[in-house]
Amino acid sequence: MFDLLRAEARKAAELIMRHDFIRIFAHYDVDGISASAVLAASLLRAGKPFHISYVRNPASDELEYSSDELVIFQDMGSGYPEVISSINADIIVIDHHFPYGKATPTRTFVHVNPHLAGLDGSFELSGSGTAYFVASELGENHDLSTIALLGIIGDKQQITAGNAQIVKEGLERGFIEERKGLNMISGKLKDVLWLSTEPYLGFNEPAEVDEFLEDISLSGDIELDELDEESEEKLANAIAIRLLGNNAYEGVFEQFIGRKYWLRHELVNNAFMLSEIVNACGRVSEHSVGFALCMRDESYLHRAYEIWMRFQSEVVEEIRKRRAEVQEGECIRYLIMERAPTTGPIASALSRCLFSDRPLIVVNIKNSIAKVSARSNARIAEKIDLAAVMRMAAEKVGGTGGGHSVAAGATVPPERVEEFIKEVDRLCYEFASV
Ligand SMILES: [Mn+2]
Repeated sequence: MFDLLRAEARKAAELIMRHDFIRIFAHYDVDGISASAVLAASLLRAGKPFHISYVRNPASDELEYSSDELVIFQDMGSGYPEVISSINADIIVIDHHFPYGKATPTRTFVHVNPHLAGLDGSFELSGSGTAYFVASELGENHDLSTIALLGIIGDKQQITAGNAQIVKEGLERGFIEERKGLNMISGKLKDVLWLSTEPYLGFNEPAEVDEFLEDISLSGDIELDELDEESEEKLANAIAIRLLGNNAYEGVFEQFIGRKYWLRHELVNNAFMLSEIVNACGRVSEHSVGFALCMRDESYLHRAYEIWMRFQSEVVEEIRKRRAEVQEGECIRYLIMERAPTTGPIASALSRCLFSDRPLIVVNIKNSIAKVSARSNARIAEKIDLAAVMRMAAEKVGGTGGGHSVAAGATVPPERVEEFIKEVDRLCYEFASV
């Protein structure tokens, strides 16, 4: 099943071994950071020096390299044939995004991408997972399955196909353990309940958390990861009831109840928590701290945790504040923000855990453009395709839009936001009444 992928990964490993210095450009999110750590750890073991830079957009960011080096793109590159064509050096792209266009590389070019090997890179193999396949050809690197898992979780992929193979290798060799229980962030119960965004529990003040815990006779100072089975079940039931009362989408439950991955030898054992911490580091441009954590450098643990705490507190505060600003259309709900720090996490938390019965459209007006995140769920997507709605409504007001049926986006001129929202509402109504 992975023959084609392994063959291309082998070519990449061979090209790496022919070079003395490797120049890595990786995407700045958790998948890109963990992908770069998987490759870096295996390069260190193979005795190959390297330099890593984190990049938002390879087409506009400055890429420094010299032509006798090997240039590697990670978790990006497949969609930038013009960048690949313009580089005068040997190149490897290790990516899982859908490949667009055709590159005309000037030197040797190896392209490792699940889409080119019969796998669907959007949910069957992440950027970090693709890097793991290359690492496997460079040497005995099964312990890196744990780091590859961080990108799989961060990119919201499924444990299937290529990803499942990586988890299987980690489980078999004892690096990963599957545990029963709540798959949420780690910490004291009072902090977990207050700070959680997956799922978002809708507490408006800490006193509500205390009351919630009192009702089920659990102390807020116990660590979630240290709860006994009976207490964890009690907590899971109480959370489920709260979510139901909040009108959460039913698909939310399977995501956090049931099983979690435990990383035996990492600095943070809870895989979801470690993924969240590395994600926060990427979001606030502290990539090297996230990278150091993936490289098991304990001296960065405290700083990484602080970065996560600050980031998570801000996101939760933003969700809490914005919740009251959500407005009702005919067929949608919408939220118009100005200069909000993020859009996607707010849109996801609100639409999944509080407003799951209609599409939610979140607009963020910043630097004279309006960025739109539209969210719904599989139940709504049976009738309404948000990707089509975003594309059609954006085109009508001189913008662009697209994406997936349950998670789409658009960019529109700020002065036409009102008109755009009206059009989105009209289109959703039209879709829903077919
Ligand atoms: Mn990715």
